[in-house]
Amino acid sequence: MGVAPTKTASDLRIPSAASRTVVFRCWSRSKEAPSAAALISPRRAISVMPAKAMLEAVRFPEDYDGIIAGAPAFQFLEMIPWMVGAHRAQSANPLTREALGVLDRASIRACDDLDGIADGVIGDPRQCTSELYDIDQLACKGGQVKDCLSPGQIETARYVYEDIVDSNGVRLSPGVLPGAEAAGDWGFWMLANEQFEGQSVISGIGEMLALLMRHEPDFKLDEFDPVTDRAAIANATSPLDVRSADLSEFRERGGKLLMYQGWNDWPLRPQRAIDFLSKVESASGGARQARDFYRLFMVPGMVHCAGGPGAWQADYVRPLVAWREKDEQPQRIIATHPDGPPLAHLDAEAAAASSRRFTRPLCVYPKLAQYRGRGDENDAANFRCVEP
Ligand SMILES: [Ca+2]
Repeated sequence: MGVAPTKTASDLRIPSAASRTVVFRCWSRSKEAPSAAALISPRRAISVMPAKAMLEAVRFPEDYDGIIAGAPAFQFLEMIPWMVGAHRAQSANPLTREALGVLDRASIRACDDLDGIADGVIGDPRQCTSELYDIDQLACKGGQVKDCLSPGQIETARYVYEDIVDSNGVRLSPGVLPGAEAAGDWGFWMLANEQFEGQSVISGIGEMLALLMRHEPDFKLDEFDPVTDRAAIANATSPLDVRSADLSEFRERGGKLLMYQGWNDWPLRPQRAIDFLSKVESASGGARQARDFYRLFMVPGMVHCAGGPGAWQADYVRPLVAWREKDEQPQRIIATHPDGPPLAHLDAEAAAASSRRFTRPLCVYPKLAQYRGRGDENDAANFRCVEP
């Protein structure tokens, strides 16, 4: 999604010479992040908007030899209705900054240790089930007004966390995974936002849908049912969506695609990055064959594109170029959690006070980083990538 506080000018540099390798990266929110442009020779092009990465790979496989897709928004037919529903839930029973802090502390209490190390990051938040992290337990009791949620707030949180399933049991939208609730995304999308004249970003998504549907005079946003009316907007979102996982042309030309996705992304569902990998594997003859040209790196504790309690700063460009040009297959990419002020944490002072620099390996999915049991817990060298 193209919504973030800042982007660097270098992100937008597009060399005029014939292009071969492209980086569709997330918006950079940090001056410390490696500049992709600095690593790209004039013979290669660089662009932004990760959603385009997937459209390029599928629809225009001859354009580029290497592609990085960072947190690509490529399922608008799913995302837009879900956000319309989220806006309605939030309007009825708003989650406040304080409520997001309650959720953040509770999810970490329940699930931080599951990965074997108490570092404020939930390694694989799919393991943080509602049995372990029961938001009903957060209800205010007996006149309590602090560090708890109202029944309505619990309903709104439930909308965000839970899958949306249709009457046939088909999962229409996976829920947002637990963790990092105060780290930026939840607040940026759900709370009143100065950048949008006091409106929330999710309210703007509804307005965007109304604009997309202007060719249908009978379309009324207020009457749109996010669960049953999805087919009605499919034509409007289809130019933005990636419907096929057939990357055979891209693959046959020697193309390499590196995708990364934060586990604590709020607007996008990390589960869908994994689902897409499965489809690519099916279309390519198996997981081993797919890994020859397509690799997914999940980022624990990263919110949308950048930021969060995890180690999220990483150079994806060098590994991609080495993969494409020297056939060096990326196995693990070292990521850093920078010391200092957080990007968009709702409690920036407390987050800064407890901040420390640490590194972790990002692993080729489905492998996970696991602490070796000895050595500095802040050093990626003491973690290995293991099968779950
Ligand atoms: Ca942990």
